[in-house]
Amino acid sequence: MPATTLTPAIRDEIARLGRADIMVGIPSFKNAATIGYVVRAAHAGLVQYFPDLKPVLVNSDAGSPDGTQRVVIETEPPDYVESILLVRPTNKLDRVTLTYPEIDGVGGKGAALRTIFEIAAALEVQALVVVDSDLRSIVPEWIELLAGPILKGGYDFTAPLYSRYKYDGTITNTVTYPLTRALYGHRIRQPIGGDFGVSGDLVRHYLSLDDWTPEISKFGIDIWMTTSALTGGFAVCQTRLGAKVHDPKDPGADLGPMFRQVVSTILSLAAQHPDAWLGVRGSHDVPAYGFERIIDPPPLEVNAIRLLSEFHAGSLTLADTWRRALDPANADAVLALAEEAGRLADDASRRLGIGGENDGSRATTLEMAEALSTFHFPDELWARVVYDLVLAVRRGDIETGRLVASLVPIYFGRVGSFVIENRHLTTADAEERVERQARHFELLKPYLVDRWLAMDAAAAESPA
Ligand SMILES: Nc1nc2c(ncn2[C@@H]2O[C@H](COP(=O)(O)OP(=O)(O)O)[C@@H](O)[C@H]2O)c(=O)[nH]1
Ligand SMILES: [Mg+2]
Repeated sequence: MPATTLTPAIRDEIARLGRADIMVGIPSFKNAATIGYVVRAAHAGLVQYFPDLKPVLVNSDAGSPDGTQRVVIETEPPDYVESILLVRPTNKLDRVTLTYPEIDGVGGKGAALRTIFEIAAALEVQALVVVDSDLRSIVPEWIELLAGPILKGGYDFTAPLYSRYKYDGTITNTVTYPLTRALYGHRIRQPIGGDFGVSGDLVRHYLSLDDWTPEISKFGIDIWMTTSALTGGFAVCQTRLGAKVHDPKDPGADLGPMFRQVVSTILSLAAQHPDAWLGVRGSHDVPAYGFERIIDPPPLEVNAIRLLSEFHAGSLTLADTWRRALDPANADAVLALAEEAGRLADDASRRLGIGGENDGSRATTLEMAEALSTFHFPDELWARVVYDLVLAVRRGDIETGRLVASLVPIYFGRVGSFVIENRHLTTADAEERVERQARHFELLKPYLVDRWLAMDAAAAESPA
């Protein structure tokens, strides 16, 4: 990790706080509308479940112009929570909000969390809980569910388990879950969930690493935290949080930059840590903590026509890059699918009267998926594409950022296919499809390992 860049104001805050046992860290950027609730829930959780520990809550904000930091400070007085919970904690909560410094000129969620790690280490906390500031479904118990395994169970890392709507979490479902599982053998269902528990030891480990990148300063942070816990040999578990309800994103419209940051990070880490995955076969369950709830997560609309159009549009400009990055047979298969996607998207638009005056906002996900129903992007092809990317990152002849950017339209095609094929399934049945895809990643792992070892052999024969 780069040398500390804490501002004098943050250092003063650390000196004032002295030390703490448990810390909740909340990164934020323009979350005035929702962060007050998150702060109250976290506060109530600290008071209710850890009344004997010295707690601190730190909001690490990007300097939001919408009053996010004011909301954190002004959200009701600390005594209120104690009075409604009838708990008299040993220590009063310290509630802090600060503007985090950028890292090498780059700000984002990861830069916000790095400041949180530095404060947690300086205060020598035993457990750090991080939660997102746009959460609607957080309740006080989440603090116990995330910190409990660390404080009571001897774990170093708690990953969240949520019930999510079948079309939510597409980066997780298509890349981070199946790839983390197949590479490292741990079935961590939400490796980039954003709500984590971390032990003091693991915080110190994070601060000792020197693989930080601009992508990690942004949304690469979550997969970096999870992967670094695994490659560092830390004890990981999961915790059942119920539903994740937060500001929704449409995969076709909002997730491009996030996809690039997350996927660049997971691929780069895979290329850096072959020893952590080359010998791993199959996968195993990761212990889960917390009561299992039955919850129907709120539905989410997805513009499936746009996903297929973007897949096709990408193929028009990126075919050369795909041919360089992917195995020839996989590139051919992907290009043929992209052509079909373009044809189907045009037909569907015409049939649903989209285009011109109507931008498609009135067609439902189901109507679009019906109109595209013959499209199918196979699990095996997607797994091979992702493995080709791991190999391409190692070869290094295409810069990783550009390589991953070129994958975005293929990801849109894959997500489009998932939406179309699962249009009639319940969220529980769609979950079985995610599992099936993850098994395909495992079954095809020898495809990756064999090619990786062949590159080792070639490198040994002709040393640079
Ligand atoms: N400090 C900071 N926090 C950010 C930034 N971007 C996102 N976040 C926070 O990171 C968390 C997750 O972001 P969100 O946009 O909800 O992503 P998602 O839920 O993972 O799709 C939220 O708490 C955001 O406020 C940023 O640029 N700076
Ligand atoms: Mg969110």
